[in-house]
Amino acid sequence: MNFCSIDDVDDPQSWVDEAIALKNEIETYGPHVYTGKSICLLFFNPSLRTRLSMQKAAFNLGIQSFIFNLNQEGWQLEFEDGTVMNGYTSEHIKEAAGVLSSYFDAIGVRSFASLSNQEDDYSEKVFNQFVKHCSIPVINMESATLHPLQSLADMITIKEFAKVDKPKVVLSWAPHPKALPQAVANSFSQWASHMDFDFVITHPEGYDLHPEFVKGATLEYDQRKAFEGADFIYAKNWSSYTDYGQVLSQDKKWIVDQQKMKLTNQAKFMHCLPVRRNVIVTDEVIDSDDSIVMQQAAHRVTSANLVLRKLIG
Ligand code: AN0
Ligand code: CP
Repeated sequence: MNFCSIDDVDDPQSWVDEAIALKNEIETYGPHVYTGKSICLLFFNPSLRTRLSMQKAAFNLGIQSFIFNLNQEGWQLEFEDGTVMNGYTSEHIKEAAGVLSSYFDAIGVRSFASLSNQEDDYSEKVFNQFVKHCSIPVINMESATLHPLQSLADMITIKEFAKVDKPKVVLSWAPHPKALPQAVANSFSQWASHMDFDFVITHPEGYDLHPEFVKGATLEYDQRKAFEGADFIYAKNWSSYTDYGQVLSQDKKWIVDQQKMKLTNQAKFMHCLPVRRNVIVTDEVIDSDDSIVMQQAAHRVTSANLVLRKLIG
């Protein structure tokens, strides 16, 4: 079994409940004794939460974790078949994946979108080669198009804070100076569509996500209208999918501020972090009592616990 996307999850709503139960169990009984199992956490990109929540979850379950920052510390990997490797790549993914599979019981991989080649990114060229060539379970720690560990944590957080059975959940694009992947937004949309939410996405024109990920969502180009009556505001920037990887707008009007939050049903504010203050969201909102970004980040451990237990128990 792998954890690449929501397609690996039989019943997303029951995973949310199981994750909360497991968190409570660990809080009550403490971490598990060492199981003799181990996991490699392989990063092509920076991370605070993913890296440390996975290590903490491994600790909770008695699993030893090994960090590998491949870009800084490893050999440059080759992903093409049949290449004459006389350039700058030193090791083929086939050998690397085979070796890692012989050392560990599972592997987590973080490989962001290039944002320069849509076809490579949306076919998950890098991540899928790990899936193909590893003989152990592979966990998505944010691939080119998806970030399911984040989304599971987001669903757990919404479940914890929802005051009504069918909350209105709004994913709002927000400005950012640099081009960011669509992965968090794609993945959040997929998971949100599997929950009992009134799910609305708002973004400027030109920022439509890949249609496959937004089935079941309502699109509202008017951000203020989208915010009306919302129970949760989930802010995130992403670069354009259609004009691939481009920053089409840095319109400051899309920032999440207190004025817009007043249109909501005293909505909780969410963001996956890291967040640029006073660009994505004002200090006033992120520092308010309605901001649950800390609880959301804490649930990265809750979601990682469950995924590790499901995959290597
Ligand atoms: C990354 C992104 O937007 O995909 C990681 C978020 C978890 N964010 C940044 O690079 C700022
Ligand atoms: N939210 C998230 O995945 O954060 P990191 O990039 O710090 O892991």
